[in-house]
Amino acid sequence: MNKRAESDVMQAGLEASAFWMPYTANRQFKKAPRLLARAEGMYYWTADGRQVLDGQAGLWCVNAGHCRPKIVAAVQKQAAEMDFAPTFQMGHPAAFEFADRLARIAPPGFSRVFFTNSGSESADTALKIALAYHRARGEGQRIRLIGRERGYHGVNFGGMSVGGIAANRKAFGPGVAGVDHIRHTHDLGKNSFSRGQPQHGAELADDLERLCALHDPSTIAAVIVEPVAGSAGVLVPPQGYLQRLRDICTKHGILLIFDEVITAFGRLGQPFGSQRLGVTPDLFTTAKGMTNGTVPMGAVFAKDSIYEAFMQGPEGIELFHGYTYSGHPLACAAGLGTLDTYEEEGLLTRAGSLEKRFEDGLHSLKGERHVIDVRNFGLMGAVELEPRAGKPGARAYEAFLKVFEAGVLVRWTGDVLAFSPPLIVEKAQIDRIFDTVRGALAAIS
Ligand code: PXG
Repeated sequence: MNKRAESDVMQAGLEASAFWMPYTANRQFKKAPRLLARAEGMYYWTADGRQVLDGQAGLWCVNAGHCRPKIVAAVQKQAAEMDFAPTFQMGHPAAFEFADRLARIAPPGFSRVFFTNSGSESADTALKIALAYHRARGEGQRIRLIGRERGYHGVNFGGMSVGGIAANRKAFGPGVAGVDHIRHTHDLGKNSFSRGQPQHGAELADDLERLCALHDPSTIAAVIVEPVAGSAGVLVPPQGYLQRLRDICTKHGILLIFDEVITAFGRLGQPFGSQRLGVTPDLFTTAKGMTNGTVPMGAVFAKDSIYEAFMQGPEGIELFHGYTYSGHPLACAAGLGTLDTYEEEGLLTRAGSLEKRFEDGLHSLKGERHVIDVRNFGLMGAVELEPRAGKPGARAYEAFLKVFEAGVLVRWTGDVLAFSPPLIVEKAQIDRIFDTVRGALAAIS
């Protein structure tokens, strides 16, 4: 923020501000705002000049750390050279170059990339591709979409409908027709304090067979799950679970979609989560880390066979879908600068070398007051707190505020504190994040 804007904001206060803030308690926040003004590397600085260690990669997106020079330069150059170019019946080189670079780091066989502008758009795009794919192959009766309880696939109608978090759904009507959900995998009774993938629960994938029996598998187009559920509080898939889901989908001709909006771009120690987990979907969604959070962008990666099915139809537009800003020049430039940075610094696999320290630091919180679970995978982690009676989420929110006051940004979601530092994080910074959380837990009731 420039100095004048900053002082205007500070003087006027925010209580009458026009900004209707997303996913925020507006009245509460505007009375006691927390304003970030500047960022570099692992740190933010608040509007009043305090340094804050970023334990959350912004919002799970700034994987290379903040304001990285190559990305800044690429965006500045592109903004001056060509601000916008259509990608409907037109093109510009950066979009082709970025898609090709992405396909090169994708798991083998994923050579097609459809650009969107967010994770929500990626989820809806993947669901639409799945439906249209079946139709293109003469299986237009496959119209059902299956999500999972506690899943998060963004806020648009498709993603909301397959999503499984009640608060995100209850105010917004019935959603898309023909949607059903399999059970979630969170089981504190059996799996609390798991390090990495929990031992129990592979059989929960069989819940998909229940829905196949109910609806008949020939009506099901796709199943969408996050490889590791993020928003619901870092729910790591039990050992063998995703493979079992994969096998059931294959058996019934159902497409498996991984929502990798959080897990892609190195979060789990491999470029993509599917590589770390050893299970290959048919489509996967990305966003966030794709441009290091600098310019909004997302993408759906499709297996060659899916793209090819569209290319067998009559000449003309094969998929009636796309956004004005699909392949936006600024986003592509940011993305190319991001991939350069990731590759030069080995960030897409760096999480692997930090995972043990991260895991040990996180699990050292076991036994601290209020802590009922600790879980982790790659550089994703969570501490779950015992909720206060009748006030779900309140204790973790207070902990989040205390941690922030002590100079560390983490993520609050329900009764969970979540952690996903930029992949440039140093070991001492990992320790500082968890030591700060320890202090906060001791200080709250
Ligand atoms: N899919 C997944 C798996 C996500 O995590 C989206 C889709 C939607 O992305 P967009 O770019 O439309 O927001 C997400 C976003 C949290 C939190 O509380 C998580 C997300 C966004 C904001 C907050 O953990 N994930």
